[in-house]
This record gives sequence, structure tokens and C-alpha cells, in this order.
Amino acid sequence: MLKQKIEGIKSESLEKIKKSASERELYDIKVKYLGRNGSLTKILKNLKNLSPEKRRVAGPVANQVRRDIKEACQNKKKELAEQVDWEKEKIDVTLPGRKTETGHLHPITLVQRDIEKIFTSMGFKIADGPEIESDWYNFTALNFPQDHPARDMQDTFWVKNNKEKFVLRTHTSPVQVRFMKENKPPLKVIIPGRVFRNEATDATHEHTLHQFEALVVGDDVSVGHFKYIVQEFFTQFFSKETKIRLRPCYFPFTEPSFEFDINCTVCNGKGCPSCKGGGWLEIGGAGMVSQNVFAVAGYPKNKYQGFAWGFGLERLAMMKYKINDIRLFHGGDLRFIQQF
Ligand code: FA5
Repeated sequence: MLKQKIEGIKSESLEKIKKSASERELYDIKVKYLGRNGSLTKILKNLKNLSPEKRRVAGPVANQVRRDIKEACQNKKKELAEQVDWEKEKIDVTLPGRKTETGHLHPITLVQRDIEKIFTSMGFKIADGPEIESDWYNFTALNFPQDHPARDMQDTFWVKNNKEKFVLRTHTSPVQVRFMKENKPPLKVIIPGRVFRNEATDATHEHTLHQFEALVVGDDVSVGHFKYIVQEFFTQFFSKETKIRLRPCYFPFTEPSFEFDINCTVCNGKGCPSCKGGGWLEIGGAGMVSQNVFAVAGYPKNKYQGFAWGFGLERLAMMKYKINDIRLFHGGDLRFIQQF
């Protein structure tokens, strides 16, 4: 019986060895029969428990089969090695290594850093605020009355919350109030950051964009200061004199308010998709800070004056790098990104 079992192991294992097509397969076969828990190993370990007669018959057979399996494995290994196409397998260790791609800064980050450099050189601080903002900071503190149609000016992503109303901030202006609550005039600060609007996208509109807010407050800050600083900023940012245009506008938190355009640098004012054919691109809103906003921040009414603006970073980047579609910035197309 045992002898037959051993013979069965022999024919089965040799057949498998013959058919094996790789060293790995061969190794697995060897382990199956001759490994620590292999089927032949178990029989060999059990020989000592057999009667002397049975051991005399089974012992030599089992040992011979073990030798046969080992030998068959060695021969097959040689055979497989001879089949390897060494020409194909050859490795040229002198070849230069593959270059790993290193990342680089996104154009929006580059523009943000440029802006920060210009303003810090003019003595401005840089501040930050939350992207998920309370309805109070985003609207109420900025003089948007409850249910006033002005709240519709910026289509809003509302965040579900039962206690307090939160929004994905629609502009960087709420940080004006946050900053003023913590700091007393005179102050000069810029606030770059990401904002969100629930709107259909086109060549100049995105749902997720960046703005940078500027806020200057002091005893006698005027529109003249505003114009000077803005002109200085654009000259440094574009490294050339840039034509700017102010149009009267309405924002609840500034009085008077204006909309701010620059001459399109993509077409030099002739009209193209980047400026929707008009030759000018709206860059931001601006104005003299409303006394109501000062009051919310805890400043005494009519003591200070100040100006503020909120400019679109993507639109500035479009003008700087002559990009004709805002959607390219966050579209994830490497052919675009790798140009910077
Ligand atoms: C505001 O967001 C005001 N907070 C600006 C402001 C600040 C006014 C301080 C007064 C004082 P407005 O909605 O116009 O304003 O947006 C300002 C700028 O952000 C726009 O001129 C434009 O450059 C950019 N912007 C706004 N919406 C989009 C959009 N969907 N895609 C790309 N850029 C946008």
C-alpha cells in the first residue's frame, strides 16, 4: 500500500516537473513534495513508526523517489536556463537612468507669489481666512441685509448645517472684517485665497477661483492713494505701464464703489475671447470701505477711512501669460501646466 502511494507520488511529481515552464513553478513543485510539509517528507518522517519489515520495503523506495525528484528538478532547471534568450535578457548597466518628473509651481501659485512680493515690498501684511465661511461674515457683516437682492449678486454654494448658515465663501471680502476685528488702524493688508461661485463656466468664469483682497485703513486714506497703489502694482506686475479703467458700480460694503478693468494684454485691446471682444477685462471690484463695516469691526464711526478691492487671480494670470480660456487653469491638461 505504502509502496504504491510512494510510486504514485513519483509519477505525479515527475509529470509535473516535466510540464513546468518556469523556475518559480519548479520551486513550488519541489516544496509540494519535498518541503517541510511535503507529501514525501511526511512519509519519510513516519518511517520510524513502521514495523521493521515494512520499513525495509518502504525506506529504500521512498529515499530513491526523493533522489529522483531532486534530480528531475535539477535537470529541468538546467533545461529552462538553456531556453532563456540571454540576448533579450541582457541589461546594459551603463545606460543613463530614467529621469523622474519633478513637479513645479502652478501658474496661479506663481502669480500669487508675485503679488505677495510686490505688496510686501510696499509694507503690506498678508492674511488668511476660512474657505467655509459663516453667512454672517460672508454677507451680513459686509452690509448685505437679510433677503436683500444684493445677496443674489454672487451665486452661492450653501453648506448644510442646522444651527448656523455656512457657505463656501464667495469672495475674500469677509476676511476684511475678520482682520479688522483683530487689528487696529493704520493697516495695510492683502488676503489671497480660493473662493467659490455656483455659476456656469465660460472662457472668463470658473466655479472655483482665486481672489486677492486688499485693505488699507487709516486716518486720511483717499481714492488717490488707491489709484496710486493700484497703478504701482500693475506696473510692477506686468513690468510695463498698463491702462486701467474704473467704472461706477455697487457693492454693499463700499461707498463709492467701482468696477476695475485693465486693457486686454492678449489682444492689446483689439477684442478677443479673453476679453469677450471688448478690449477690456474686468479684474475686480473696489471702493471706499463703508462706515457700517468699520462699525461691525468695532471701529468708531467716521473716525477712519479706507479702501478695499478684490481682484481675480485667474484673470490676472490670463493677462500676464496671455491665456485665452480660464478653464485651462484647473482642467488638469498637462500640456498646459507644463508650459510654466
Ligand atoms: C467681489 O467679489 C467683491 N468682493 C470685490 C470687492 C472687494 C469690492 C472689496 C469692493 C471692495 P466681484 O463679484 O465683482 O466682486 O468679483 C471680483 C473679481 O473676481 C472679478 O472682477 C473677477 O476678476 C473675479 N471673479 C468673480 N467671479 C469670477 C468667476 N466666476 N470666474 C473668474 N473670476 C471671477
